[in-house]
Amino acid sequence: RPEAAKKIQLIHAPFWLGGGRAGAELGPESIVEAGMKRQLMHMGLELAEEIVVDVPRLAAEPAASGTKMKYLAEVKEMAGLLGEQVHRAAAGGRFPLVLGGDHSIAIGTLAGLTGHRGNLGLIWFDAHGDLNTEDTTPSGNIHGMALAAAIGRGSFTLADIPGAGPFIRKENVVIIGARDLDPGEREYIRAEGIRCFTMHEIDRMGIHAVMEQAIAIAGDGTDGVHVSFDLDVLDPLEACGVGTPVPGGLNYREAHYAMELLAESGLATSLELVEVNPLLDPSRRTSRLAVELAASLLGKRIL
Ligand code: 4U7
Ligand code: MN
Ligand code: MN
Ligand code: MN
Repeated sequence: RPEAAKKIQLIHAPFWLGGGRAGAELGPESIVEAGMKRQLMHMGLELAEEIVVDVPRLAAEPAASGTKMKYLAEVKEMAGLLGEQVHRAAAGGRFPLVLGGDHSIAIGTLAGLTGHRGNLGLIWFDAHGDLNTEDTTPSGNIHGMALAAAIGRGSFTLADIPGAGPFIRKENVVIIGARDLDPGEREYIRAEGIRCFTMHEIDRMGIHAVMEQAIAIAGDGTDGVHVSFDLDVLDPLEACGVGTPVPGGLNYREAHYAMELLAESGLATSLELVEVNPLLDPSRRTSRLAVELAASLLGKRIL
């Protein structure tokens, strides 16, 4: 085990306006109800006092603000508030474990993390690329633009969030599990050489080889690695409680094995679990999965 037992800082980001589908704001509570704290304590991990970020919760219609980006003002406010808490946790030596919320919360998480670490690597588990901009978005939903914002692509980026550090370098970004890319995203990935292991590559190479490469890319010269985990990377048969399900995703063991390899690497310095929408999953299976995957990433072993 490369790293000493860390103190975990749970941070709730109960925000849905970036996805435009109510219910994602219930994700953090649902994940905690599914046993997150019990699980981590059972593993002998120390928990700091849980933080619930007071994100904007209700909004009128998206303001006609001359932008295609829905709820931009609310996303900015959320990201500033979340970033502050994440920064404080990281600077205090705690491991930020952020519970979303739709994937736009990554803009806040990364604002805080980059404020603390100048050269962060990023592993983005997702059925989608989240690389749209105001100009390429088919929906206007900012959760589909979160990775773009993190690397400085488009008119709305990390630089718009007070306290954010430098953009994440494209060379240290890896997307894993993609299977629904929009035309503008595809073009950008090709043109910029973004490392994107689609489901096709996972079928071909296997999740083991994919993760070995991903760990090498995200860890190359970086001073930390953030794992941004969109539960829709899983097959909807495993995780139906997500806002934008796409068939043909990771199965249960592939997802766990990926987390287990990250644990072995000792590389991950923060984790977020996003897009859990309990309204779409009365069984709460998706929330339980989120707990189990966090446990695997934090070092839970079978034997
Ligand atoms: B998620 C989409 F068009 N690409 O931009 C868009 F398909 O955080 C979906 O990955 C984005 O869940 C999904 O609206 C965002 C769409
Ligand atoms: Mn996403
Ligand atoms: Mn997604
Ligand atoms: Mn789509």
